[in-house]
Amino acid sequence: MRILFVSNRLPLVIEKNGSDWSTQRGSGGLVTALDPVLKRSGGIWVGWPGTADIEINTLNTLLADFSEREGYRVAAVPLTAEEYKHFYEGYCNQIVWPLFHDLQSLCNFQPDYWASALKVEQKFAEVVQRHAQPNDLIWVQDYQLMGLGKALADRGVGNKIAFFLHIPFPPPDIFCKLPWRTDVLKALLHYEVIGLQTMRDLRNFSDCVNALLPDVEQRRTSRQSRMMLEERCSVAGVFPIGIDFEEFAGGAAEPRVAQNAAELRKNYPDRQIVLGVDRLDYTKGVPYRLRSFARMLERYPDLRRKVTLFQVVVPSREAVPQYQDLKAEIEQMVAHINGKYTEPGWVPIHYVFKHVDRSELLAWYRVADIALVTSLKDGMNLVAKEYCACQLDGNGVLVLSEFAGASEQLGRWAVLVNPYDIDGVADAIKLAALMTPAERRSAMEKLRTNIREQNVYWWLSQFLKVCGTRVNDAMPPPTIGKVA
Ligand code: ADQ
Repeated sequence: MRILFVSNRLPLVIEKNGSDWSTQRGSGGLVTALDPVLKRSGGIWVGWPGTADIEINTLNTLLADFSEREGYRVAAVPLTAEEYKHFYEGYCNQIVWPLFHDLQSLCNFQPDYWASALKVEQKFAEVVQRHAQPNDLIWVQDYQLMGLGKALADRGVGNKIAFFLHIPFPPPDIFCKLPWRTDVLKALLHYEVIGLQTMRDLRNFSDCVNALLPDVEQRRTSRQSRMMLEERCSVAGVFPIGIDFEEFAGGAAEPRVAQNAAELRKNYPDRQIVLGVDRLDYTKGVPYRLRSFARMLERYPDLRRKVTLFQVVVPSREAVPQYQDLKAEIEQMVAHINGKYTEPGWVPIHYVFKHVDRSELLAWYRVADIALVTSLKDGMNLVAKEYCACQLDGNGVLVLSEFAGASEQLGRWAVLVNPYDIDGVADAIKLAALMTPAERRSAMEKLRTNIREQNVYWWLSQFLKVCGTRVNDAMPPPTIGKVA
């Protein structure tokens, strides 16, 4: 079975240097995981190319070159600048994103955004239909395209169509705020398989279906719910996404990264490095984290000079006003805390706002004594997993939000926190800083074993099994066993 993979963005970045255009492969666990499946099955990836400013013939040539180089086809869904603004910046990032992260007060329920989402779904459906062959599995990714399954069914596309939601699914009292709640829920039930990250998300989804679509008959187990409506049947299930553990651990062991890490360590002698790495996003809870860090310095003066917070923020969605405000808020807070606590030879917070390159990121993961992952809500949070994979010496401590999806898998061996509890997080940082090497190693070994076993290939194989597709021979099998 060939896979026709659909996501909002294609797995590539288009760049312009002078008058020349070029493409680069996108990065991230999803691209790495799907790459071998697509290559082996002669698959195809459909999505928006990431720019509206390119002439169609140039785009087609670029995509053809990319396909040849990568070994699988890509097909573009061109969106106008206005569609991008209303659909992606509006419907996706000012409605669904905040609502699904329980932040309904940040939503802007503009009716035009919904109209645009329906239009864009039709555009995606048209391109998918054009490229789908009868036996393809059509696999749609994430919250931007929840309605695509229905748009395809309406056009008579009879393929098996599956969906995976990377972000959380909210409980009924929050989901019901969505003006188009019944349409969205009904549309989702056009997918035969609906993948969710955690049991919490499955419970919420199932409760929303119960509340809003009482005619749907549900048969539930802890990790799956079979939902029947009229002639259709959907299976909603829990499939926590993983990372390519070996790639991160191997990358962290590379000489360049090791040298980078050693240099960083030299700059912070006798000091614990506390690391935060986040996309610029209000769901990641950076202002709360900074407040907690300051509170820790205030309550436990003995720890001053002994810890330094290194906070990396990766630029993201800067066209959305809330993201600009967030950036300004973080910068003010960092300046304020540093102004208050800096002493000769010690600055409490080092703040970086940029795309750090991969080897630098891995060096930080490798060298950090404590990672702070304190999202207010998160589908999974891959940073938590990447940090542990890069902890080759096993000395690090993971401080993890109980509202990140990763807490369902990793919570037993992390220091779990409520990110809204400023005193609680301050105490957790202190607890982590004072943990003995034996305690640290024991917890980190269990974290790494779990992340290594339930890696991105395991995720893929679990999902495809429910879709009735065999995992491709070309894929590395899930690795089971003790972490070296
Ligand atoms: P995101 O919200 O983007 O993903 P996350 O899971 O934390 O969040 O992944 C961030 C990714 O960005 C990581 O893979 C990380 O390596 C990368 N990254 C972070 N800092 C970087 C930097 N400075 N430079 C370069 N790369 C950097 C959504 C959901 C999550 C869910 C994922 C996957 O919101 O909850 O875990 O999808 O399903």
